[in-house]
Amino acid sequence: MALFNRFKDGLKKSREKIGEQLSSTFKLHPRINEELWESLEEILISADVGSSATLKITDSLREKAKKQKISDSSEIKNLLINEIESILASPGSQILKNTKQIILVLGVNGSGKTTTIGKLASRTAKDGHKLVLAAADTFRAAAIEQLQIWADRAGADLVKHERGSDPAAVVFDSIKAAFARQADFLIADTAGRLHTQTNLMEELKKIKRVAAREAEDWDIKTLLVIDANTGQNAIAQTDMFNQAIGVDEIALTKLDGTAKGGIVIAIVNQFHIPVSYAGLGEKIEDLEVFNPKNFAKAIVGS
Ligand SMILES: Nc1nc2c(ncn2[C@@H]2O[C@H](COP(=O)(O)OP(=O)(O)O)[C@@H](O)[C@H]2O)c(=O)[nH]1
Ligand SMILES: [Mg+2]
Repeated sequence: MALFNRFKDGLKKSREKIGEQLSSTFKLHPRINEELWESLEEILISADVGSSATLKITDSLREKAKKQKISDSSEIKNLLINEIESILASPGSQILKNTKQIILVLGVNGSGKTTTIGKLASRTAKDGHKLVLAAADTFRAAAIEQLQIWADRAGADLVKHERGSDPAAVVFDSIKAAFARQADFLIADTAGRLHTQTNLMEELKKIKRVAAREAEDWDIKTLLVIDANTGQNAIAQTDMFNQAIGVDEIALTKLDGTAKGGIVIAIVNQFHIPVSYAGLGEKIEDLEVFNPKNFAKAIVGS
């Protein structure tokens, strides 16, 4: 229950937008009619759920309402929660599950990569695991220092080079360090500059190649960090990183400050990439394992 409340608080803004609009439309149309469906579609689309996921949801709801002979619109709410949950359902996160894993953390500048790594490092270290962090965002000013602060807080080892150096070389050295220290996990920060997109993608591919070559029996996973405030552009970001090196899982950050939480539904519906973590604030403890049911309930309002 505590976890659900955490989610509920964090998603307050999204719920205010979606949940309250839903409540008023259910009140306005107590009996199910065409206007109710249209209004439901509008609410979902305006909440960044995207047209394809919205139609999938409303088509299925229409069918269920018909089959189950539901005429009272208030009964749609629970069905809607189930629909959202079923789109978001995944077999569960594999990241940080089994040891000997390299996690490449991807995402555009400012999305929350370094912060998310800090939060993940802290919880992993608390679980008694040994980890090495790789400061492979060598491009951005202060990126290395920022990761150092998080590493110190978490009690993790950090491997860094000078600013401007080759990120693949940082990853190479951090793999050697992870072996030498018998670490369980290696988490690599990466650059996220967008104006030199092609170079960035080539750089990420090189990092992945080096990791695969140097750590043959380690599992390499990619975690894409997306700022929930991004709205529809999050789709383009996911597409770009996924095409370049493949995205295994997503961490959605800043859900606490946005009414655009519905974007999660659009992303998972389109790419079938699971969302593993939700960032609900700036502090070290403000990261939750993403739970589809709790998310659906929190966003719709129960
Ligand atoms: N409110 C809120 N802020 C966040 C969250 N995650 C990251 N931030 C903030 O977003 C900003 C950019 O984060 P940073 O980790 O530096 O992004 P990076 O450029 O991708 O490494 C920082 O000010 C973070 O404190 C979150 O879940 N909620
Ligand atoms: Mg960073």
